[in-house]
Amino acid sequence: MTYDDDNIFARILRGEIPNDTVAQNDHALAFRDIRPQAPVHILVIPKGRYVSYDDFAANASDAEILGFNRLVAEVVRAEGIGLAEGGAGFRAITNAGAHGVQEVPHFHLHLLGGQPMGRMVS
Ligand code: D5M
Repeated sequence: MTYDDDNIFARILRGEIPNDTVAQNDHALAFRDIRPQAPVHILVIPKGRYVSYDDFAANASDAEILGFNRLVAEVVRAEGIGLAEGGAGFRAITNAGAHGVQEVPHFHLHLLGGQPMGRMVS
């Protein structure tokens, strides 16, 4: 699995392309998706070079994994969609590779909410 340093999220992390940042910490960045599919549609990405979720899960350090997940929690809380704060909930998905129809080859978690998201399977 080779990481492409020219992918669009790598360029966002280097500050070469603007983004609508929601929050960040030492290990992860959260920004609004450019093609929102729900009232809340935020992408959370690690700052490290990971192609996909399985790459991140297998190879990221404990600090990176913790930092990423804490940023997810912070964003969910700030957007008012988290169950812990009485929100109505959200969907978290990540696409990987050809069968996952992944467009950008830098691991990202989609956080979708603000409306009922519909069933994924019948
Ligand atoms: O989805 C990739 C997602 O990344 C898709 O929802 C659009 C979003 N995208 C692409 N370019 C940008 C920029 N420049 N800013 C914000 N969001 C962006 P996936 O199919 O999971 O790879």
